[in-house]
Amino acid sequence: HAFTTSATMSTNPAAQMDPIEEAKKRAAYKAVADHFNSNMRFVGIGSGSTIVYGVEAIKAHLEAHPASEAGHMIWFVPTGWNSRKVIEQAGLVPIAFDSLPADATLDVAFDGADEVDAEMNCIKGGGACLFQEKLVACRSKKFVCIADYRKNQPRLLTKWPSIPIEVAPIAHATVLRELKQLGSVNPKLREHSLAKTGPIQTDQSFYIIDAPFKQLLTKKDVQEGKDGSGKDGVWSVDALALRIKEISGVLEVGLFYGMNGDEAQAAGQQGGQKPV
Ligand code: ABF
Repeated sequence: HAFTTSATMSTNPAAQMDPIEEAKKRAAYKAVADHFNSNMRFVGIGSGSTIVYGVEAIKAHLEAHPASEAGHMIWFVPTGWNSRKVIEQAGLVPIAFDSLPADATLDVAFDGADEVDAEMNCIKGGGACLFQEKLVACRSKKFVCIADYRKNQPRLLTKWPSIPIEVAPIAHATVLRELKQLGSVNPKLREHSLAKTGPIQTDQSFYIIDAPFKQLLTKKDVQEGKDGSGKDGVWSVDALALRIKEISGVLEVGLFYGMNGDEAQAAGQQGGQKPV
């Protein structure tokens, strides 16, 4: 689906662009202009439809400033099957995460998000790739989240309804039970709709649970005295992420925190602002 968007754009440049697509594209081009250069060696490429524009911007940059002129090549690290296809179809060279040289650190990782709060914490995993996205982000010197104006909210779980959690299939029922004990109202196993039946499987053949919680408190909220320890189901981002990770059977939780910089904000709020 993500690739179709790009193909449609490039084969029909004269068509007027949907305002949301335009915002995604603007955010992506700004993020790449600010945080990518041809001297880089390893670059993470996330998942979703926004990152397709990021790859398009990287490709355009490399056409104008080839890495080979700097005497080397750039390896692009995908966060899943679709991400790898986007890299390949742009004519860039992928390298699997587990083929990276042991001492390699990524220069930067670009990725989208489902929602981003005032402190640049993100909900990710709407597209079911959160585990590999976190692996790649954590191995990067810098994580640049590309988010258009729709995704920016003061707190997480303002508009996006739930936290995606990747779980081992055998443990899904027990994880659902524990999430309810933490205050999640009606957490659900993500299932295929219509044509296909059964749980959606990730690239690891794991399942995804979508767990709704009350709006998550930021660090600032906690510094100002609000209680984010889970009392009455009210959590701060980091406290809830750590608590969910403790549940046996959880591979990863779609809360990214403490890894973004001011740069991410520039890419999100200025780059992808609402068209006027
Ligand atoms: C990835 O793709 C995910 O973590 C997030 O769930 C989703 C965002 O997709 P889009 O860019 O299509 O909104 O980044």
